[in-house]
Amino acid sequence: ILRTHYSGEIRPEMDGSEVTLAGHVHEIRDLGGICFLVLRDREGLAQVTVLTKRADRKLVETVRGVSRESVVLVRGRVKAEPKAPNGFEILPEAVEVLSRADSPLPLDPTGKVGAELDTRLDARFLDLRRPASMAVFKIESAVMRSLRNTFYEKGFIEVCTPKIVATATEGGTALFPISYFEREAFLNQSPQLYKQILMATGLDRVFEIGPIFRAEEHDTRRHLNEAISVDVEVSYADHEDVMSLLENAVSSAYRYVSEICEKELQILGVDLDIPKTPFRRITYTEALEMASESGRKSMEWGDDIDTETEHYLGSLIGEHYFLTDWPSSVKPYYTQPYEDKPEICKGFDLMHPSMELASGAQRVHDYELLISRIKEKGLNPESFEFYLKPFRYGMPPHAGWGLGLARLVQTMLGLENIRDAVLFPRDRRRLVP
Ligand code: ATP
Ligand code: AMO
Repeated sequence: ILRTHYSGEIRPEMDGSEVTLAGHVHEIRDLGGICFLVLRDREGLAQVTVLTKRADRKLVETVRGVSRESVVLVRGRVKAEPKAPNGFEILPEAVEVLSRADSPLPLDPTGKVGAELDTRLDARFLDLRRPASMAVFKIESAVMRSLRNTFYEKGFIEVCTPKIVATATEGGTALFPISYFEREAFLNQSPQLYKQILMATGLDRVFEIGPIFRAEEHDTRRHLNEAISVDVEVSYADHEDVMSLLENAVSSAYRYVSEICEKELQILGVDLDIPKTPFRRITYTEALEMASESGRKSMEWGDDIDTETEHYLGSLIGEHYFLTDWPSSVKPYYTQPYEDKPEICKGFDLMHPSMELASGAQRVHDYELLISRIKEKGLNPESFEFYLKPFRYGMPPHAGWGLGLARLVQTMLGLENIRDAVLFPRDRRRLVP
């Protein structure tokens, strides 16, 4: 490793010690007798100060000649300096340019010149040099770490299921077909069928954090064509059990981020409110009543809750909540109907006031019931043979959910567009970078 320290690790108390920093040239300010090179690395900025009359002539030439955003290695001494940002500067002994940046730059990473989302995504490698862009992904990493911690603490096993598959899962959203040697195949839209099959193995409680692919044509602020889904499946559990797992996982992720990402939250200007558990539970029927009381357009029992109503409920409730007890007709075939009232089912959605974050359910584990539910949805059980077989040889009752990672981060940080929470988003118009 070439560097000894990140900028953020240097303190004025280190006055006199020799360090080597490496990073991009954030800024050059040449005032004649004194020249400042501000170096940026992942953890912050460091001011490198060159007294041009006294310093080595070659070093002065190098600093004056380097272009913004070039990659440099700076070896020098720390000097406590109250006038410098963060109270220190580096007096360089050697400055080496490791990689020169062309100019003009396609994007200004200092953020002084604003840019549209599309321009930023086109030059994402430069955009991510902006502390505010990078902060989102440091936080996303903390979110994944917290979720994994929660799962491991609760005895889950992490699994990886195939993304190249032969059939649809949800029977609703469109699939991306791919050519697979002589056969047709698809990119998987959810690990649903595989995580359920794993319940027949005795693995008992599994989770996966992996990509899902959906050929949805719409262009919204919360839909992507490739998204990361956080999926769990738990044997001998019902919908209540996994709702409680979900609210705890979400609340813990907020708490963890608030503890370890203070700097990043500050950069983004976000003041995190940790959602209190348990989250409110609102049944589908109650939600319909709340919506109709408002005198807005009324919905029929059995309709899916539309985006407009979702937003209205969100503004009324103002915090995370669960929508439960959906009509069986609205939820996928694998959702368990209530035994005493089969027209409603044990499916649920986790809602943030601004959008849906997760869906889940207790699943049908009875083979015959599953076959009839598949037929009721107008699907052909024969195309689900590989999925159905395990249900004939000992399938425990089970429940689970899928949570959209980018939506969790988007809503946590109040990001306008889901694309801001994805390094290289895929949508109808965007396939590169
Ligand atoms: P599901 O879990 O039902 O597949 P989802 O998780 O993909 O949904 P949701 O936020 O629940 O995402 O999106 C479904 C809702 O989004 C539907 O109510 C639909 O009416 C609405 N919707 C879909 N496309 C658009 C669009 N282009 N503009 C506004 N709303 C849309
Ligand atoms: P669902 O289809 O509701 O449920 O997906 C679960 C969650 O994944 C996220 N998500 C998306 N995020 C961004 N762009 C998309 N196009 C997109 N599609 C889905 C959302 C959503 O709430 N098999 C069930 C889960 C289960 O029951 O375990 C499923 O896939 O946050």
